[in-house]
Amino acid sequence: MLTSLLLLGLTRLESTLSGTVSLPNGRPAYQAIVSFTGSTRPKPGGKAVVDQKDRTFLPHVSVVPVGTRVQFPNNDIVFHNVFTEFNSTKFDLGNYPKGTSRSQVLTRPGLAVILCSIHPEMCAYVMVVDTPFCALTDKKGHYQISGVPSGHYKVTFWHESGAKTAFDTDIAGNAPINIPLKK
Ligand SMILES: [Cu+2]
Repeated sequence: MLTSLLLLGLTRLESTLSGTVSLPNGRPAYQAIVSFTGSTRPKPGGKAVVDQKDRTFLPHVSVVPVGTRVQFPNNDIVFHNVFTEFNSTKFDLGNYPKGTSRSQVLTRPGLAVILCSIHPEMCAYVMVVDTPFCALTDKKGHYQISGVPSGHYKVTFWHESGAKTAFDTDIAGNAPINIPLKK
């Protein structure tokens, strides 16, 4: 039993990738987006939620694979709207009241800046990536992504301050990947 489990692990050669992302000023990058895009495509039918409460989108930053349906429930006492310009595809979910929800499937990779036409202070970022291997960093700038098969990947990091970087790498093990972000 143990032998077969070990063999299974060896044949699949999946890595757990982790590391720390730091901003150009040396501080940890909180809510930076990390993604590894290789030959594995995301499974269709993913779901995510960007809530609306206290005139704020929550979470402020999220990352989803292409094909994900994002729900935008209104859990506030006022009407909200959701609109964006998304890789030349505009969508506008209209104005809707407390206790209702609207959703949108995000089908193209890229950054969707989510806005509300009623409250100009409301803003959220949804990064759409063409890979299942993506994560957000925590307050220490740390990320972890498990189950990544060996292979060649394009690695991208993005932070709402505008700091970002991208490079290619071969993954074949659990070595940490620590990235300083450049402006
Ligand atoms: Cu609003």
